[in-house]
Formats: sequence, structure tokens, C-alpha cells
Amino acid sequence: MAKLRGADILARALAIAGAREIFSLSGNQIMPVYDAAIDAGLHITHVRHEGAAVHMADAWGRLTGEPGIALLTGGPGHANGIGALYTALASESPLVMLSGHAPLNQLGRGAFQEMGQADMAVPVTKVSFTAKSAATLGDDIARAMRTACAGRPGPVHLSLPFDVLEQFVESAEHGVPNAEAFHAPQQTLAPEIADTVLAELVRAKSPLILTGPQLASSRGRALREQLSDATGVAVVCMESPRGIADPCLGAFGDVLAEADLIVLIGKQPDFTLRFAQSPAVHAKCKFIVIDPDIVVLRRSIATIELERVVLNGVADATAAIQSLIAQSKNKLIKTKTYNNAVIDAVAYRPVAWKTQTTKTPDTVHPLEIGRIVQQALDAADDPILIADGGEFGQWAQACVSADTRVINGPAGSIGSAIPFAIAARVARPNATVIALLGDGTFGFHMAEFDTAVRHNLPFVAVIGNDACWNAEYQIQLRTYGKDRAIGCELHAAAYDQAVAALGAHGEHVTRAADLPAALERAVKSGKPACVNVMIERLPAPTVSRTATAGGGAH
Ligand SMILES: Cc1ncc(C[n+]2csc(CCOP(=O)(O)OP(=O)(O)O)c2C)c(N)n1
Ligand SMILES: [Mg+2]
Repeated sequence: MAKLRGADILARALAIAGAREIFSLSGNQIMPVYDAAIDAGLHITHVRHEGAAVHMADAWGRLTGEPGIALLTGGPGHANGIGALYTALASESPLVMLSGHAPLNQLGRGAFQEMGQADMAVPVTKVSFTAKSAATLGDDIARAMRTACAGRPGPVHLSLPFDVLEQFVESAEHGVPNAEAFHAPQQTLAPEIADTVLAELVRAKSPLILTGPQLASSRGRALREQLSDATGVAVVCMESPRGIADPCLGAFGDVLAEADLIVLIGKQPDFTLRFAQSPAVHAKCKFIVIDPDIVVLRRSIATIELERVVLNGVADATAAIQSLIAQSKNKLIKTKTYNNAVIDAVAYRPVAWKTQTTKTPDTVHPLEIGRIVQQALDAADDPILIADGGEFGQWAQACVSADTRVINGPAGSIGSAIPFAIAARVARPNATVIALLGDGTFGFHMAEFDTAVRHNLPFVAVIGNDACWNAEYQIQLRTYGKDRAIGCELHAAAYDQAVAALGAHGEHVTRAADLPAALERAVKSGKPACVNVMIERLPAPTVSRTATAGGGAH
């Protein structure tokens, strides 16, 4: 009978699950998996920092709906990956972080890189555990992948002790589960409950449906549009740490308080929704809460207060939406005036934004960058927008859009844009990927330009370079005064030259008139590219019909 190593079982299990792309940084503890990857036909994108591998797995999860796989070495490699899990957790993105681990038979004796890895990952994962034997490793992988996608999607961690990876088992049949074992069961919304939700939506004067970041993908967007068409009720997806003040949601904050019924589908009434309290939400507004997780559901009801919750239920967000669409049976609930008010508010941007230009010489206004990048995205067959960073990231999210967008999300954690862009090219090899990010943010994973060059994964990073950690600088100006600004200055660094030295294409732009040609050269270079655009230090936009164009604190 054929003998298989634990590492072979792992690699075969991933292949059976369809997870052929692995984002990884090598290390002693995982070299058996690299070896096994050859026979299992797995492809490895080898990065320059473990955090980048986890961000890539995160973007993969969001873009494909299947768990992204990050493979890190044990101890310090594992520790480097932990921070990036938080971004994925908050964005409800399915991924599996596999980390090498000291051998089980050496634990407690000071093994090389011995560390309580599973414990370390607990706060930033749905489930975190350590494999115990080669014979059960296949089931472990299946459980990890199922869990990542089940209910509210999110990251899962599995540590892989070296002796487990090297251990032999007698037969493949016992070790590698079949394909079904990797798929998560769905929690559906019973038709009677869906009927009750629909009846409440009909009864309400100004109903609104809110979803969480899980529904931010292009698949999610399509589902939201179907739900809105079927019910005549606006469906708004929230995926920003600025919550109702997310400039991408326009003047949404202006109309939210008029809602008399809010249906939360997998959306938590957390800080982004100002805990569902007045004045952001009307004190008399009623709620229907549907959540895949009973613990989160209970917490949400307590936050909102029981007497305001007319109905609650446990169901997966996508399954709940599908059930509502099915039960509406195309008997369109008459579109309400409030629905149009919400759509108008979300689409609202100050008129002045269409023409606004910079006031400072040798700089470009973020809105000018946005207009030019939008044209490039609109001209592409398969555009993917990535946005990340402080004040510039907020501008980018407010004024640039694409059907497929990946942002740093509710975690408010900057730095993931370059890994996101690279993973987007792995997931969609023919896509035009444009990332907009601040100069501070660019520095986090600048070395991944080398990864993109080595793996031939072209994308364009457009930096809004204000030589500053401006988001924090603006806090200092607002809160402590101009003469109390400290520590947040950066050089107006030549990031374009830095990436050129790594084999990528670089452009430096100080005038809006030069940007279209620079961007075109960057896209056409066929290389990973950085367009380093000098900008003013502007506060992030606040979009409200009562605020002045282009300014305002947040
Ligand atoms: C991982 C992480 N570290 C620090 C912060 C705090 N932070 C938020 S925005 C920001 C400044 C970002 O600078 P840059 O990318 O240049 O954008 P700018 O605000 O200058 O437009 C900082 C430090 C954060 N959100 N996440
Ligand atoms: Mg900056």
C-alpha cells in the first residue's frame, strides 16, 4: 500500500479542495509542504513578508469566495502573519493561514521556534488549532476550509507540527477527504420567516436593508441589487471604519435617521452604525436582525435593545437574501419614496467635485487623480479597484468606483493594498488592477513589488504622496493645534525610483495634465508599476448636503 507523508496529505487535500494557489514565505518548518506541492500541482506565490501572504489570501477570499491559502513558517513567520488576519476578520473574508510549527515530540523542551501559535491566533480567527497527526490532517484541512466559509466568513488558522508533516500513513484513502468535505453547509432562512420580513417591509413607511462587508464583493453587489429590485427597498452595504460617514456612501448619514425599519442582514449594529442609537438612527426605528452567528445575534439584540427588535433569526447572509428574493415572487413591493431618497443620498457628491483642481503648485488634487483613474478603469475590460490608506484612501473611495473593489475595510488597518493588488492579478489574470494608496501606506509592503516582478503580475499603484502620515497629522492639527504637530512627517520619497530598482515601472507626477499619459504608460508597460503623484495635505472628505465641498473634518 502506498505511503504518504503528512505534507503530501495536506497538499493533496488542498488540491482536492480546488485551492491550487498558495501565498507563502518559505521556512524550515514548511519545506516538506513545498516539496509535496510539486506532485499535487500547487502553485506558490512566494512573498517578501508573511503579512503580505495573509493579505493576498484575504484578497483571494474576497474575489473568489473560496478561502485563500497562506502558508507561513512557524514561530516568527507565524507571528508576522497575525496582524494581517485582523483585516480579514473585520472584512469577513474567508482564508486559511497554515503555519509550520515545532515538532510535537519536542514541545515543552525548548524546541526551535516553539511558540503557542494556535493561542496567539485565537483573537483574530474564527477557529485556531494545531494538527495532531498525519492521519487526521486531511480532515483538519477540510474543517479549516469549511469553517472559513461557514456562516460569517473569516480567517481560520491551522498549525502544522513538523513531525506531523513528515509522518507517514499507510493509505491515501484514510487521509484525504473527498471534495464535499470542504464545503460549508448553508444556514437558510425559512420561507415563513422570509414572508414575515417581507410583510414588515411592506408595512414600514421608510424601510432600509443593511448588510455587512461580506456582501461587498461583486457577487455580493449582484445579490444586493436583486434584493433591492425584488423588494423596492434600498440595500446598503457597509464596509468602512467610517461607518455611516463613509464618503463612498455619499450623504447616507443624512437619510439614515429617517428610517422606521432597518433590516440587518449579517450586519452588526456596532460602532459603524453608531450602535443603532439616536441621533444617527431614530429612537423609534424598529429592527429585524438576521445573523449567521447566534452569539453575535444575541449581542446585536442587546445593543439595539429588545423592544426595538420586531423579529430575529439565524441564517447566512447570502442564504437569507436568496430566500427573501425567492419569497418576494417578483410581486414587487411598491418602491417607496424613501428608497429613492436613500439611493440619491448614497450617489450624492458635491457638484464642485466635478471640476475641483489643486490650489498648490506642483501638486495634484485627489479629485483630479480620481477623475483620471476613473477613466482608466472605465476603459478596462475587467477593472479591479484597490483602495487603502489614510486621508488619500478616503478621497479615493469617495470618488473612484469599480464593480470589483477591494479595500482595507472595517479593521481600519492600512498597508494591505500592494498585496491585495498582486493577489487580484493571481485571481483574475486578465484584470486591469489599479491600487490607490497613501505614501505612508505604500511603505508597508513596498518590497512586494519584487514579488510582482518575479511572478509577472502587473498592476498599477497610484500613490497620493503628501510626504506625510496625513490622517494622524490632521488629528494633530484639529485636536492639538498647528504648533503641536509631531512625528508624522515623511520624505517626499521617490517611490517610483525605488520600484524601478526592483524591476518595475515608475512614474513621477506633479501636474494633473501629465497624469493621464503617465497612467497610460504605466498600464501599457506590462510591468508592475508605481505612479507617484504629489498631492496636497488635505483632510479626508466629509460628504453631506450641508457640508462645504471637498473639506471638513471627520
Ligand atoms: C496598521 C495601521 N497602523 C496605523 C494606522 C493609523 N493610521 C491610519 S491612516 C494613517 C496615515 C496613513 O498615511 P498615508 O498612507 O500617507 O495616507 P494619508 O493619510 O497621508 O493620505 C495612519 C498612520 C492604521 N490605521 N493601521
Ligand atoms: Mg500620506
